[in-house]
Amino acid sequence: MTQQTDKVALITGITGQDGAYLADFLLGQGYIVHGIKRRSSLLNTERIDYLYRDRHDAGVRLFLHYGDMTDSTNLIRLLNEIRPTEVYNLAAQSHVQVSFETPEYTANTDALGTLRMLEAIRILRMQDRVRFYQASTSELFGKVQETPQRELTPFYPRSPYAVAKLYAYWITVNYREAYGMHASNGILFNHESPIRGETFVTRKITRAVAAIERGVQERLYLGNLDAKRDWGHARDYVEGMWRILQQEEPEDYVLATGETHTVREFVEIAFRHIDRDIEWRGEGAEEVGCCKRSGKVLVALDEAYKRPTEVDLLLGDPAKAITKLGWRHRTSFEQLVAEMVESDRKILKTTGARYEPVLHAAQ
Ligand code: NDP
Ligand code: GDR
Repeated sequence: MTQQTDKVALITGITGQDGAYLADFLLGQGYIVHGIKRRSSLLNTERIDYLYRDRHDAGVRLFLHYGDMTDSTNLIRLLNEIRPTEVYNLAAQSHVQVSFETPEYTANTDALGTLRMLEAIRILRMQDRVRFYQASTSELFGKVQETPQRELTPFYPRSPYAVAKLYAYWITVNYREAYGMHASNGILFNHESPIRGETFVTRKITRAVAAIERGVQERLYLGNLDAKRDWGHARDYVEGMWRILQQEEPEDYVLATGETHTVREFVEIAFRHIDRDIEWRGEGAEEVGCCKRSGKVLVALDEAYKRPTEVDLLLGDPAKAITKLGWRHRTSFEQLVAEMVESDRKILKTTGARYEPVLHAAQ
């Protein structure tokens, strides 16, 4: 493998939302990028196919390898072959609701997977040359202890996902302190985009808005409308990840917008884009969102989408990232919603009747 640059990144979770944006960003910065993808029965590289070129072409700088965070031998072999200068550990079972259904698998991938990667670096004696980024999350804050949440806010995880990520956070800190590794946590608040997974609430909403407009879906079913999230754009956040690894000293940083909105507001703004103003009627489990003009019910509640323990309010304080990294979000909440709705409208135009609403899965 010929490598003409000393900037070699390894991204776990490259096929996910953030992996795709990060790969694009790092290629733009002149990196050679290696990514780990899982074997699946359907193709799972859709988000990065536009970046991929045949490995026999001249000047190829993106390479994909089969692997899994549950397979230490695979991680050790890949690290040894690739010899990266930066590792971005983004791979995770990242769905909070799903983690209540698959808690052991989530812990294995998200918690132990992080340990396996750190230990692989240590086993290969690469701890002095590799910089390590851990995809930590605002879910660590969970039950509100302090608002806005910052690097020193106490953690109180509220799901198997968040508990697994808590382990990953601390094992990253521990390898930094014990072995002097350049290992840092990015504590990222929710970030979305047109390529967000379809079962996260934002994308579920924007897909439904586009489908309702075209008449291929009648109604959108949701869980907790009052949950508040600090939503930014994934494109902005991956630059923050990179900036964290460019610092002389490894440290942990909150990346957030400093603004919070309810799921309900997201719904209202998204529907406004297709010229439907939503009016809320009824109470409790009977509450519905109606089109003001036609009176038609467009949004209804379904208990299946509620979580056994919820995170009610997330609002981040990005002051440290602004001061030390020179990072701040660029995309406003309204721009984010607009971009996602417009993208789903475009996709619906081409897929038309083949569109499948997210109705069946409890997510
Ligand atoms: P996605 O769910 O879109 O992507 C997750 C990636 O991890 C996918 O590439 C997935 O592969 C891969 N993956 C899952 N399990 C394994 C495994 N066992 N072995 C190897 N790869 C695996 O998540 P995002 O891109 O949104 O998030 C990236 C990271 O950041 C995650 O760790 C997430 O927990 C964390 N995070 C995300 C935030 C957000 O708002 N997006 C906020 C804070 C943290 P496949 O494509 O095959 O499923
Ligand atoms: P979250 O994202 O749990 O914050 O985790 P998600 O979009 O799944 O939920 C956000 C909020 O919306 C409420 N909600 C619904 N959620 C889903 N998925 N489906 C619904 O129908 C629905 N109705 C209401 C949820 O209860 C919740 O309050 C995301 C993931 O990317 C994590 O990996 C990451 O760590 C955190 O963001 C920060």
